[in-house]
Amino acid sequence: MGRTIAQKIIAAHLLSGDMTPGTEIGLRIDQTLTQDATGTMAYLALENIGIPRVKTEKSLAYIDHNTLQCGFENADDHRYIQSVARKYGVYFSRPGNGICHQVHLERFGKPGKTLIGSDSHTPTAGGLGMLAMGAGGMDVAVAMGGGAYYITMPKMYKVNLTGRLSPWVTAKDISLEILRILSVKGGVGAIIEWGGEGIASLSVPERATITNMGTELGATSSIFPSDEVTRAFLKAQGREQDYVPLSSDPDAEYDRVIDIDLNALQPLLACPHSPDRVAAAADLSSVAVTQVCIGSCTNSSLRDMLRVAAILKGKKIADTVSLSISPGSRQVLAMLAGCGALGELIAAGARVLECACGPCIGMGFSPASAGVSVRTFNRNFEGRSGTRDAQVYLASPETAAATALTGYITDPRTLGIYPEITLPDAFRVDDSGVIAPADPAEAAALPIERGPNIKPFPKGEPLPDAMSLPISLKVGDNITTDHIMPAGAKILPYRSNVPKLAEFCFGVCDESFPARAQQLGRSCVVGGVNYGQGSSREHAALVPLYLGVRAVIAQSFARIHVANLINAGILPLTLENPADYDVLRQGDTLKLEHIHDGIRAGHITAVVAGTGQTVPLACPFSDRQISMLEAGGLLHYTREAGL
Ligand code: MIC
Ligand code: SF4
Repeated sequence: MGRTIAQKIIAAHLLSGDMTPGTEIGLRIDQTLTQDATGTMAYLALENIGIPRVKTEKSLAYIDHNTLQCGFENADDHRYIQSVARKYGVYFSRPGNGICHQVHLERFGKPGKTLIGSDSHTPTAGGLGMLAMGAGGMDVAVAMGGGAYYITMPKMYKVNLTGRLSPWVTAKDISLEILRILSVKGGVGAIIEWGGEGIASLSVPERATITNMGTELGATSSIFPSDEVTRAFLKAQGREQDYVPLSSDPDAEYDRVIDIDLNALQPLLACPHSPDRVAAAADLSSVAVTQVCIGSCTNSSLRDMLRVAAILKGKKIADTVSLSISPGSRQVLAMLAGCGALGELIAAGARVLECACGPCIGMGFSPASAGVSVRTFNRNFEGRSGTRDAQVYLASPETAAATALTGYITDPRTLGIYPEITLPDAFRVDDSGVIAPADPAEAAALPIERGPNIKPFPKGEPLPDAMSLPISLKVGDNITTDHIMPAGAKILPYRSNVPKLAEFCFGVCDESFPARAQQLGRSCVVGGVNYGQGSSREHAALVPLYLGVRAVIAQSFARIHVANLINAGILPLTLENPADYDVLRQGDTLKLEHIHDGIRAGHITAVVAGTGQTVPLACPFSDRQISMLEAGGLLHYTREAGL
């Protein structure tokens, strides 16, 4: 039987397992990336592993998330990461050089290779034909040390694009259309391959917009073939030598095939507060908007920025709108400045921010109370913008620019002729924002610079055979890691300080949670479907661990989060009978017995204290995961078992 693109890359990197869907496989990882908000944890873990130098082909540490330096904390983290990178053989992309996924696409991603990153949008590099996945920081540390990265062998989905996009309709609208079709949990357990005649007209940055938002589907990864479009992009980046062709076999089989006719698409937006609440721009024209943000790892390429500049050229944004522009990389910013487009953006009234995540992670630019913000980003979860009652819509750069001009959500097709833009045959290449690591001979003597904000992170405890766990919190469906461990400018500086971070845990759902959990000692949390969707932040496991959470019981879990829970030594247990969700109440105590036998058998029965009601729970863990849980998490396990 023929193979899909992902199956070919997996087969070439397989270290353990046999590629049967649903079973665990171990993969050799060629490249890793970290960003600063998850990077400190990843490098603390790397230090713990105790190898002198990373063993990957290329590892990069990007600084792009925590770039507001309102106190010493973020700057201390940057300095720590730079010092570890220099010592351990990691390339350091300095603040201002750009958003990790955009820079990686431009300068380092390679078709056919594997990449994991401590950021859930790492699949952006799938736009180049790379098998790229988001992971917890500890998993990235293990991969840097030369260890395997373990995933559940995914199912294979194919999306066939036919036809061609109409003027004003974009790759972002394709991303929103697939979210409309599949929902935020429709990609769980799958890798999505994009193909069909329609992909020939999509450039690599447009493909990357689509693979980037595959994360919002819960997919393990998303990938495009590596073809002449890929070659042209790599050539324009001065690295045609990195090109290899890659496509699926004609007789490859897929678990699901979805067809999208590009001719039939129209400009779309995702409505508050979920990326799959999709509606047509034309139907939202009565929504008044006070803020528009253009940028993020989804839509900050030169193509996107030039298009926005062409739309705004010679015009002024509405008086009621504040418009931010964050170019994705220094390359994009330099080229915008060089061709005059930056001047056009400024003249139209845009506020130009640095090349970083910025408003996407609530690092400044929070909307006004109950403000309506249209953003070219990938997530619009409640409170993520930094303003709890803000209404955030997600849209293409074209729709965002049209909206900035009118002050209302605007179908950009109403602007008339789609302005032409010309993309250069060669990008301006300047890698001086990436600092190479020290020579191995000098590295051993180099110091690690640790500021006072960097606290050791909590470690799990060996798994007891019986636990009595009060339910410290019960939450609903689709709980995101932004609910569990919110981000934003006020909280992100504490990403390396778990005790401080703990004060904000589950703040979006229930501000009294941290104090209650601490008072209870050990406890468990109950959730609905798709618990832990969104970001890869392992803080959403480590902080509950610090607060005494020993188990999470849910109807289903998101992929990266469940791995992070196990890495932290927290038991993720799935309700065998989803209706039992209604039986469990906050404040009840659950008795778990014979846990060791239970996790080997894949099944534990919890008993509700007082009522005696039994609740069957599934725990289909691999042998490796069982050993990890028994040891009290990945770091203990790695110490005992090696990489
Ligand atoms: C996000 O988009 O939520 C983030 C911030 O990039 C996260 C990582 C983090 O929480 O630091 C992600 O997507 O993994
Ligand atoms: Fe940064 Fe936003 Fe992309 Fe996350 S989604 S990496 S915060 S730009």
